[in-house]
Amino acid sequence: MIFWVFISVLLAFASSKSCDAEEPNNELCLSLNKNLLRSLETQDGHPNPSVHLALRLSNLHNLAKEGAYLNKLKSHLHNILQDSFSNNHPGVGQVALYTLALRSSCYDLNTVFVNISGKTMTLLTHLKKQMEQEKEHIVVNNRPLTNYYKYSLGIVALCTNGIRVNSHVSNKLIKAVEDQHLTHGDTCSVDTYAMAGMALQCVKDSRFDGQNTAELDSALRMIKQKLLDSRGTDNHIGNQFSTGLAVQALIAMGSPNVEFAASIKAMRTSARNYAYQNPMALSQVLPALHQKSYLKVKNFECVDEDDSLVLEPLDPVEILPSETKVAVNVEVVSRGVSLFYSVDVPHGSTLLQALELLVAKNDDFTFDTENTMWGPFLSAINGEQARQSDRGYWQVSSNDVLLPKGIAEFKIQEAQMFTLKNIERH
Ligand code: B12
Repeated sequence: MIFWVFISVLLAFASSKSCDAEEPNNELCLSLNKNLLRSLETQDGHPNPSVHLALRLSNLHNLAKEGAYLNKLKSHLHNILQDSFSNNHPGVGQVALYTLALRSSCYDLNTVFVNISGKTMTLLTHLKKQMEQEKEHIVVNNRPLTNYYKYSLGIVALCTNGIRVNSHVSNKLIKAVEDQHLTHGDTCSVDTYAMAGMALQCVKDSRFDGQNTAELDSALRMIKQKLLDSRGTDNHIGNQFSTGLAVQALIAMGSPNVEFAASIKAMRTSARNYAYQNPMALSQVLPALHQKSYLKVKNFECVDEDDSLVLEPLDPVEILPSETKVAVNVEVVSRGVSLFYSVDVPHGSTLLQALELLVAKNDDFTFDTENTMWGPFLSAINGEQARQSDRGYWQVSSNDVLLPKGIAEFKIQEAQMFTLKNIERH
């Protein structure tokens, strides 16, 4: 909470100048860059490879802090790999993100070994094998073990590390693009199209033999069109959280500046309105504001880097809970049955705080969360689980509109009804 207040104070002082190629180090960028760096100190729990990657893609650096964080990532990698070995938590996404983060610091990935059932192999070989498993799952079940976002991230990670991506693996992504299988819940996922665009562009740029160039080009054209068609009247592509990845993809695909300049401006406006207080959100937006994509790490040499980014100490600001109460109604829907609950909460509470108050007030309401890089993911209600690794999930909406943020970030400003629906898939 205090961290977010810091950010708000910093952003309030940020200028309204643009963050474009001519002036990449202007005050807004600088302020966002510092916020992300500060998040390394204030975050609790596991290190976040996405944050490291974004810091490495920035123009300004604090090499000591980045180096210390790299060490933290390296030591935590062991736990991630343990997770990825256990069958009930396929970890291709996390392993891929770690691989990208380590590459962004020019860490030699051929020196990282993993041992699986007595066999030793490099981390990259392990990731390549995981991608083969994902591909086999698509062949049999028409969907990856995880999701197409992680599948694409896996391709980006292998490809930016100079590893040849098997054409069967990239062809499955091409096919998914053609069949419009890149979804978030039931709706089209701009974030996933963006990641798929970066993945296929990287494959195209690496010019290994065996790639079906015509199909690759056609999928890239489709992705680009999808992204451009997803630009709304406010110039965000999808929503304000997918715009960073969408702009990164357009940059990677060689789009002219005119095709994404308005979206960069839209993100700057959102940043000034404190939309990117979650370090995970900021980590996907900042590279785009610097007009760089994840594919840039492929050619990183990590020499003669800037080392001028310093953090000034900030006075913590304490926020007292509001005296005003608002009524919150919660409908829990599972297998066609609805249960209703209500509780009064201080104005400005998060949905997570409201659910905690509901548990304290109501004997027959319980819930559970899982920690993720985006924050707490609602994983169980009244003992019914729908975890990240499951096919289904607890969908959160209000008045038939999906919440754009997680339960720990969404703030309740007026009396409101929430629907928590168990979306089951088989
Ligand atoms: C795939 C995905 C999902 C899947 C995840 C499970 C699966 N089997 O694939 C499903 C459909 C369940 C999902 C649900 C939601 N999602 Co979602 N999701 C994504 C997506 C496209 C990719 C995530 C991923 O695989 N990352 C890669 C790997 C390396 O990371 P990971 O740690 O393994 O990823 C896990 C977490 O990201 C977590 N997760 C996914 N979504 C969300 C959302 C929140 C708020 C939290 C805390 C965690 C979380 O599940 C992932 C899979 O294990 C991202 C896009 C993005 N830009 O990141 C959106 C994204 C993270 N989701 C988003 C949202 C809003 C939601 C929902 C809140 C929607 C809703 N109103 O119900 C719910 C979460 C509700 C809850 N129960 O808490 C937003 C978050 C914005 C924000 N500022 O918080 C994003 C950025 C999409 C967007 N552009 O709007 N999501």
